[in-house]
Amino acid sequence: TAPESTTPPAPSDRILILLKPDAVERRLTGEVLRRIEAKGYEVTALRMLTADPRTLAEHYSEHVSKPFYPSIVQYMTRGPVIAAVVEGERVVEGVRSLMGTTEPTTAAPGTIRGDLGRAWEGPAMENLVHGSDSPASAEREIAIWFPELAAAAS
Ligand code: IDP
Repeated sequence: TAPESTTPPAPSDRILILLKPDAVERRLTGEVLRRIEAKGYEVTALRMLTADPRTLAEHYSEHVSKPFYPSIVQYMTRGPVIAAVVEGERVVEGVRSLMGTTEPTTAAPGTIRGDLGRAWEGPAMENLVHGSDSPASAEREIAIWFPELAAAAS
């Protein structure tokens, strides 16, 4: 019989997530990871660290020139973050969907930001979690936070 498919297996889908300092401070890191794991995704790398401004400038390169960028640095360096690589079928779409939209006030109920995020009070918008917005961003960000897991340059 013919093989079911002649398409080669897709490379493993992966995403870089950050549990931001507010998630650590509010003891919500387990809850956020629980939701991601309960959906069926696998955490394949995990690291707690305090982000340094250089790493953040790479990570947030698209925001560096924006007026609110200094408030992001202030927020993201005020305590440790947890960086993780999460894998699974269409995990970028899936985790972005679990996270909810950027601002917690209007993020849908049922999402991490919608259920757990607080109204925006300080200069930075605190929303508990970061997740790469595309597979290409995921690979770029994994190379920043987990250089040892960077995909081989093609
Ligand atoms: P995302 O995290 O949902 O992908 P982005 O637009 O990439 O959203 O923004 C990156 C992060 O910068 C947000 O998660 C939030 O913490 C912060 N942020 C976004 N917009 C603003 C703003 O207008 N003022 C302050 N902080 C912001």
